[in-house]
Amino acid sequence: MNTPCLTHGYAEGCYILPPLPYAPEALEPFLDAETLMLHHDRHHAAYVAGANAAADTLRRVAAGELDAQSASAAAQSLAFNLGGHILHCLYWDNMSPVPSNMPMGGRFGEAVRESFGDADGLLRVFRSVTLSVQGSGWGVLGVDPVSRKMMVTGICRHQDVLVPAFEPLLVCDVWEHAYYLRYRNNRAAYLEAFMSKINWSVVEERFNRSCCHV
Ligand code: MN3
Repeated sequence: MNTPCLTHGYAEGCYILPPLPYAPEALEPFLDAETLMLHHDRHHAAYVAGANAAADTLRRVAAGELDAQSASAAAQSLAFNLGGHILHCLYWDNMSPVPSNMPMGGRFGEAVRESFGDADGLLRVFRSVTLSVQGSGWGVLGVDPVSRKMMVTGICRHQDVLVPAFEPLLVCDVWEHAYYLRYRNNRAAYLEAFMSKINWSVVEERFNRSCCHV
């Protein structure tokens, strides 16, 4: 199964923080540079560090250097931190200072119509699910590998309420750190602005690499 290309988040045996694909001020006024820099340089960086630490603990358990009991906490930490690393890599790349329109031709357009009726139907479901994620989490448009249909789901934190093997195409971070400086508690206003900055070319590219492309 193909998954979105995430190899820019790993190098020489370690998870790494890839640079933002645009300047920190490039998404103004939707997202201010301060929010973007804190989010990328502090929050995302912390998940990268946490994923490396957890992976290292698991390696040391495997090598017999640490007690096997260390593995349980490390595995949970890996799920949280690696989940965060993956989701943030997807998030930066699926936004753009120069947004594109949702492509309604080809296989992508067919899949949208099959699952949601039309573009508005997709956005309606995405908005509703993302707004209703409880606490810190993510709205996700993806592909269910069983039915090979597009679906929208929500993730709590980075790894809870997760459909196994679900292939993400578009993710929206609704942790408060993603929007609180500019939007305060108004998740809905942030989400509307996010939907105007989606890089649909990237979303379609991910779809073309997913299990739907057979
Ligand atoms: Mn975040």
